[in-house]
Amino acid sequence: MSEETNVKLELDDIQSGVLRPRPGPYAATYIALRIDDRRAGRELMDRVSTVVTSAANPSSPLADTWVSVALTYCGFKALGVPQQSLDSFSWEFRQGMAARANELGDVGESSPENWEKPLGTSDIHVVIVAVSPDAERLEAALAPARRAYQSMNGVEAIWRQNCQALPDDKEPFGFRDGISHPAIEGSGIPGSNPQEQPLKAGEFVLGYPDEMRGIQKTEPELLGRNGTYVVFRKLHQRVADFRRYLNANSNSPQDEELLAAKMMGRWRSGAPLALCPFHDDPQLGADPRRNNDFLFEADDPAGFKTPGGSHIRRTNPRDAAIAGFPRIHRMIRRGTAYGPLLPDGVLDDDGAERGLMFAFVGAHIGRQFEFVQSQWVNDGVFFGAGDDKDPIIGSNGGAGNFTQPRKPVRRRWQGIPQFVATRGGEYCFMPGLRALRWLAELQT
Ligand code: N7H
Repeated sequence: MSEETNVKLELDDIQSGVLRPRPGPYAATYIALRIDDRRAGRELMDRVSTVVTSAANPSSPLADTWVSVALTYCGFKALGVPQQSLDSFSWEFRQGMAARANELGDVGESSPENWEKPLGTSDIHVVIVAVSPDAERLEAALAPARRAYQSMNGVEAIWRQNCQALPDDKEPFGFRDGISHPAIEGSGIPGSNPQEQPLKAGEFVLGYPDEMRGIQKTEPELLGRNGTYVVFRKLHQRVADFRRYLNANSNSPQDEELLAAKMMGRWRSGAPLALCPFHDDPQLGADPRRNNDFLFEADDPAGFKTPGGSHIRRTNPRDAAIAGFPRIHRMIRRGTAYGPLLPDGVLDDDGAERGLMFAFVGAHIGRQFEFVQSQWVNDGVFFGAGDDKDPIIGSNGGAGNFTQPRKPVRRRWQGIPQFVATRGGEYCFMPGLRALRWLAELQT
């Protein structure tokens, strides 16, 4: 056995929300808190450390229900974490998401001055996330967390977002979501693509070797060990605009579905174009043993099946020949949908807020989340498509282009509107359970 396969993650110290795929269906809640008094903040850390579930015991009946807690850089400061420790966290985390707006494509309507307050401000210190298979169990899991902060002076809940699964685990545009997940060495939790070698644990959790043979450590080491960075983004989806674009650029409902699938790389059922390029196969889409079992390069180097510009091939080129090494840009995603469903067939915007609370989990905000968002989503140079952006989530601003490789000539789609707008977000750190207690015991 190689040194790598001997890596054992300290699951009893890692928060459950880090490694475990979210249940489907699900109910979820995000609560943001501000710490006005550092002693109260430390007391909060003490209380939540007893509420947060660890990633151990995957077979427990509570395995699908978890409460996680994460802190922003401002949150660490509000607790009085010493400067030397603060400086040992990644540069991007210390900057915060709002300061990284240009790099992330958060411009125009998506720019921080237009974000939903208090997102992106220095008021957000702690984010509590609860996820469960249904609203009843969610409430039961949340009750102790609420008791932990509601009775306290000096800590205040200032923002909340509820999320609720849409039918068939679809997201607001109508695609099945939550399919593709990386396997992580030593986690015991399988990935969804049997053809992808498990990634080194250090890609997702601090304190273990990563794909570059580095080990990220903080000062003191205990503070970062078994913790991870989490990026939350509230992303509004313009479902009516998406439907109208498909409708206006197709001659039949079949054409419309094919164009949607080419943009995503999967049919709305989840069935991948890589395995069924000409027609949908809902059974394949719903089958977790088959719906992510594919690579790109050998079978489809030019993208005749799955275009290089499609959302899933951009965000995970797998083995496709591109500039760079895809394995160092992987991520765990925990998207949950918010807002009402836009009824089938409706092409006019009803003014409702709906979209995805996107959550990234990984040990490297810079080379994982920011790289994918800036180089792969909002640029096309890496696979030879100039400045074309992701047709579904890119900051296209009404002037997006998308190329569909086709014989005898490619098809070029133009004037793509911006279907997704950022409503706000935060860079957070989700500490291990021992680190939460270390924070509770700070004496500064
Ligand atoms: Fe994406 N969508 O629902 O339309 N995404 N995504 N994403 N995304 C994926 O594989 C979506 C966003 C990735 O391994 C699927 O689970 C929407 C951001 C990655 O094959 C669907 C939004 C970033 C993958 C969506 C959104 C990513 C992926 C296919 C915003 C990173 C896995 C289902 C509102 C910066 C690729 C699945 C792989 C898949 C949707 C955002 C990344 C349906 C609506 C911001 C890495």
